[in-house]
This record gives sequence, C-alpha cells and structure tokens, in this order.
Amino acid sequence: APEEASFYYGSFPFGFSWGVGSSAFQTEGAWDQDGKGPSIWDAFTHSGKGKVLGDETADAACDGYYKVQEDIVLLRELHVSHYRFSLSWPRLLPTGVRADKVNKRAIKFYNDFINALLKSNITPIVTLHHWDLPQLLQVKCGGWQNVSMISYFRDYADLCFEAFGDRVKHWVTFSDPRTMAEKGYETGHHAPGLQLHGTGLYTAAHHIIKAHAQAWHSYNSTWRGKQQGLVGISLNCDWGEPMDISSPKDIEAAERYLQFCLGWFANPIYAGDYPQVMKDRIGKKSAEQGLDMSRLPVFSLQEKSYIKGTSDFLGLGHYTTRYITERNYPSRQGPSYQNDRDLVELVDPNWPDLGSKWLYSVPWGFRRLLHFAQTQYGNPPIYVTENGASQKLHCTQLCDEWRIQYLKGYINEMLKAIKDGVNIKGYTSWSLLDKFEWEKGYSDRYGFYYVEFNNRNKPRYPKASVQYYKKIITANGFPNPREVESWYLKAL
Ligand code: GBH
Repeated sequence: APEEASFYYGSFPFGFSWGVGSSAFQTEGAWDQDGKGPSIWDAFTHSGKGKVLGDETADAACDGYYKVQEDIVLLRELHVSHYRFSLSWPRLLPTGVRADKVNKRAIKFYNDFINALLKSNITPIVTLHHWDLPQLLQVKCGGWQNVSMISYFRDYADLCFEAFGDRVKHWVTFSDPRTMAEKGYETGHHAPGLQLHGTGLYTAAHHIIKAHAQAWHSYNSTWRGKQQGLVGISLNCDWGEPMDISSPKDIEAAERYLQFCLGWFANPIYAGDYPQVMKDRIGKKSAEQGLDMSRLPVFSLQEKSYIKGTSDFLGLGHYTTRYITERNYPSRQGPSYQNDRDLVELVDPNWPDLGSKWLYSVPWGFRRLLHFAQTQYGNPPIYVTENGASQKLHCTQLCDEWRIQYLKGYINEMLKAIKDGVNIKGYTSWSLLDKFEWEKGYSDRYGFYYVEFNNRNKPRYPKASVQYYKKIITANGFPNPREVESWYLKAL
C-alpha cells in the first residue's frame, strides 16, 4: 500500500474559495408547491415499489424552500465564501419545456435566494441539473435516451443564464452525470429506474455530453460578453489504485477504471472524444456479442470539435478510493458496464469506514486523483465541487469526530496537491445539511448541520465539524501543529 504521507502545515493560496454544497431535490421539499412540476425522483419515491430505504420521499426533505433566511444564517456561521446549490428544473419549468410555461414564482424564489447570498458576501455556484429531471420529459420522450433532451436542456440553461446570470458567475451544467447514467439507466437504483444493460447508460451519457456542450456554447456566444462568468461540469470519481503495483495488468486495469469513470465525460470535453480504451473495449465486446455497431455511440468529426473545449473549469467530486485488479468477464455474459470494464474494485479492510457502506477514508487517493486530472486534461482550473463523509451512526449525533478526521485528511491532501502545482481554485465540502440521500433515504448523514427529520419543523443543529471547518476557513489552511491540535479539542 502507498505510504501514509505525513501531515503538511501551510496555507492555501490567497483568494482560495471555501464552501459547502447541496442540491435542490435533496433539500428543498415543497415538491408540489407554488407551481412546481413533478420530477423523476418524485415519481420514483412515490412509486411505492420499495425503491428507497424505508420508502422515504423528499416531499418535505429539509423544508429548504421555506427556510432560506435560516439556512443563510448557517452559511454565515460557517464563514464560507461560496455556496454550491442546484436549481430545480421542474420548479422553474413545470413541464420541462421552456416554450410551455415558465414558473414565475420559481424565478422569484431563486432570485430572492441568490440576492440573500450576495448580501451576505457568499458567492453562488449554481448547478443546473442535479438528477431531478422533469417527469413529463421522461414520460414524453424517455428522458436522456432521447436526442431531443439536448435542446430542452439548452433552452432551460438559457433561461437560467438570462434570469440569474447578471449575478451568478459560476455555473455547473450537470452534477455527476456518470452516476445519473449508470444508476438511472443501467442498475435502475436511481430514477428513472431503467435497466437497459450496457446500452442505456452510454446513450444517456452521449446526450448529456452534447447537452452540456450546447449550454456552454450558448453561454459563450450569447451571455459571456455581458455576464463574464464561467461554465463547467462537475464529474465525480473515486481514485483507482492498482491492487498489485508490480502487475502491468493491474496498472492497466486501474487506468481503465479511471477512464471509464472520469475520462468517459472529461475526455470528450477536454480532448474531443471518448477515451481510446472505452472505444476499443466496448467496440470489441459489442462485436463479440453479435452487434454490428458498438454500444458506445460515436461522435462525428463536427461534434468532436464542437464539444472539445467546452469547460471553463473542471468541477471534481471525490469521496473515496478503490484498489483495482483485472478480471476478464466473458462477452457472452451479455452487455453491461461491469462486463465492459473487465475489472473488480476492492477495499482495504484497514481503511477507516464511515456512515455510508461504500465510503472509506483514504485521503492520499484524493491527491492522486487531482494529479491525474491535472495531467490528463492539460492543467485545467479545478473546483472541487463535492467532497465529504457521512457520520457513523453509533456516534453521538452532534459529535461527528469521524467527519472531522475525514475533512482534515482530505483537505490536507488537497493542500499538498496545490503545493505540487495542481491548479485548484476552490473546495466545496458536502454538505451543508443532513438531507435526502437518494436510495438511502435519510439514513446517511452528510451535513455540517444535523436535521431532525422526525420533527415537522425540521430544526437544524450544528455538529462539531462546524467549528472545525470554520477554523480551517478562517486560517485559510493549517497554520501550525499547535493551533491545528487545539481546533480539534475545541470542536469536540
Ligand atoms: C454524491 O455522489 C451525490 O452527488 C450527492 O448528491 C449525495 O449527497 C452524495 O453522493 C452522498 O449520498 O451504493 O455501492 O453502488 C457521490 C458519488 C456514486 C457515490 C455512486 C456512491 C454508489 C456506491 N456516488 N456510489 S454503491
């Protein structure tokens, strides 16, 4: 295993942006209020088919829609310089289609919210789409399986640039589109719950990448001149470390893991096409499966040059690490993402675990991923758009010492990456509040603030990590051993 590097004391660059994040569906609630249309996640959680742990819904979630002022007080308490949140597409466009109807009350809601943030000197980083697709677009055209989604998304993006772009200067088109494609269209664990093995996810991703590019181009040609903002995408990826560092097959498998995860979206955007290894593998397996075309769609030459360069920054989400070893799955088992990758993911049982079953604290993996992104995509400006951990449940609810240890370790590895020359502009810790965690319901608690979901007023209470993160932010890093040690003691 790679050596545990020692702790690094030092500061972040002047002007480094510290923040926390959340997303609309996970926090807003008010699912059918003030003209909002249903999203695929409303349909999924209401289906009564046991799709979500405890059959929870996000009908009320954190009641964020009604607690704007209260939550801004929490952001101020944390001393963050930015807040990353997402807009609800079906709240703004109840049918999903701009030409049908724009919901004025939703425009007002987000206007008021953005203005309140700015009044508190908090920069909004706004995600256009964090998984809550308007249900009517799913019903009408099969969601991301359909090519017409590209222009629906472009029209929606344009509306947001027009309505909010005078004040919002940081836009994220999609949040973690890989999970959206994989869980929505391959495993079915997320809305819309389809299992189109080995095909649906690639089609969805293909349309998402094109939709991202159209939104960027629209911003670039229509809005950038007067608004002077940035448009990027947020891609989540765990680090993949070769299981046996002396095995060329494992080294290749780990590289393949990263290309199928991050490269799938980042390579078209930064280099104009899917990673070679995806084209080769999926093409070969498709042929072996008797198909006359690859299950991985192809970009035309014109599309490649249109997509290449459509990101003003790389948004990177990162949570954990896996050891990767090669395993060849026979093509005849049938098409799937897993079969295409020919690898397995392993964890070290000695890694500290956290509240989510897939999440282990492996800070050194973060530094490696940041280096990988730097070298693969030509040293782009990077915003860490998501990084965080859920508290272990047996711990006292507000004493989240595992979250503190995770924060300390991961932020320190990010500092090392900056010292190595990775161009990181800001960091978003996930998340402001405990909230609806998709198929896990309310069981995984990622918040700096504990939310009492059983109480209909959804009160928020600060966890110990609030004090700890605030110290890192106000010191802009880790000044010296004595101070850093005292933060920990004070926070707990
Ligand atoms: C994030 O994704 C989401 O973007 C965010 O909305 C959410 O709050 C956060 O996770 C925590 O829930 O269950 O074994 O199949 C992080 C990337 C990709 C991590 C899918 C979990 C599933 C592992 N996620 N992965 S498993």
